[in-house]
Amino acid sequence: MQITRRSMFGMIGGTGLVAALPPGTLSKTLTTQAELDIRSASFSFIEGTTTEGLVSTHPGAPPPVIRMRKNVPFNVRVTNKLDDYTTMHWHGLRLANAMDGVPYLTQIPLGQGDSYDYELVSPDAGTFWYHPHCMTMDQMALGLTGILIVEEDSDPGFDAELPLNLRDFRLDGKGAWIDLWTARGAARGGTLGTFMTTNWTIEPTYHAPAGGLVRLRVAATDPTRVYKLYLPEADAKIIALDGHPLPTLVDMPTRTENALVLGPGQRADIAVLVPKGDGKRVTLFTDAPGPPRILAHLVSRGQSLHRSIADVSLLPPNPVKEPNLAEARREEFVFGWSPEGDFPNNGVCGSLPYTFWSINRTPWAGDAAQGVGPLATFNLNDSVVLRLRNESPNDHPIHLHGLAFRPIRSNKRELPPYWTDTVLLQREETVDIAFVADNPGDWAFHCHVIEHQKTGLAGFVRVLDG
Ligand SMILES: [Cu+2]
Repeated sequence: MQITRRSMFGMIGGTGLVAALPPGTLSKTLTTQAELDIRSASFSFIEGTTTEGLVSTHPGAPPPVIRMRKNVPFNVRVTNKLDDYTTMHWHGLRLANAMDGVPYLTQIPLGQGDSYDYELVSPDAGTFWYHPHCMTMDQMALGLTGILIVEEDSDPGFDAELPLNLRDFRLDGKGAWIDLWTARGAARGGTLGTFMTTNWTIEPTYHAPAGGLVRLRVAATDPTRVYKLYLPEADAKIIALDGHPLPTLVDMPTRTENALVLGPGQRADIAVLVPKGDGKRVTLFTDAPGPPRILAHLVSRGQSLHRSIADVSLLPPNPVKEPNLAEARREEFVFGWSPEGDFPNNGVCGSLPYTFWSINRTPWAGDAAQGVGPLATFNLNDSVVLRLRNESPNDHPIHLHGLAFRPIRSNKRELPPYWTDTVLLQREETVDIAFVADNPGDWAFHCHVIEHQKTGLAGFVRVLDG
């Protein structure tokens, strides 16, 4: 696959057709609308076999990369063509609450044949993603996770761009599904997939311009896996994390010892200098149980463009308000185990049949629960510090919808200054996060290990309107 300036893995046409571009197709057209029909799909993960029963937005391919521009309204009409309920959530976007896609909290779930017009306007440029928030475990495990790109106002000057959607599938050796989750997994770190893919492909190879600068947009969309990324022998800089530009360029790790850790839901934008000369290879690895695993190869092609890693400059910062720590409202949330019991019925959006997790000692019935109040209520434009205390031996990627926050303190490690929507709490780690509650609405707040979210570790916070 040749990647070229402004190329993308898939695109959405302005006519409402979802079109998978042939590899290497160049598109400079940015549309302002799209239609996503959520439907059953099939795909060949293993040569000679076909996996049926996937969930995607077109029949034989992964969900497309959606591309919009900062501050320009983008309409996505989502139509449910499954015989199960769904909604769509736009992970990391600071958008209007009614567009957030959380069942009952922000909208009624879509039944079979229902459509919903999501009006997306993002004040932030960066790498985001989308996934359902109803029947989440099934539909995400079956494939419905896609990358959403919000373009900067001005061209940041890369020679090519490559979105990398990292996720596993739980298949046997013949491409047939095995149990999508297990009670054992849900009670611990989550149930890992058996097929590790990038853009639904095992160890894909992408051609890249020799001597050029490529922007990797890496999104960890797996329901469970924590990636530990490194690029051996590559000249590369991390330029953004979780959709927000870093204030300084950070060297991309070249070795497993100091790998870049991305938990479920997290993203990284990485500038890579492609080697000069034809056929030279750069390989993205992740550490995993067992030997290191290959996620993707870049192979140089063509006359060298003679770029230098010094040509990489900082991306323009997103307009996130700095919280006033001296006057901040302070709350503490404790994440831990819960006594196992019957899980409360959470309506039509699916739950797992057990409870293992809790916030402030209460197992939450999930997004779709009726009559569960907010974990905390803030006035509009309050500065807030939340102390997030992980009392368990498992990692929890804690995600807050609709707001961007700064992790400001950890009891275990140094935290660099950055903005995010998802912070990965390590075992028994306490992290303070700070933000300005400047977006009114009920915002879901949950673990992004989906089996944890669906077995108690999910709630919401309320930001009052004025
Ligand atoms: Cu968790």
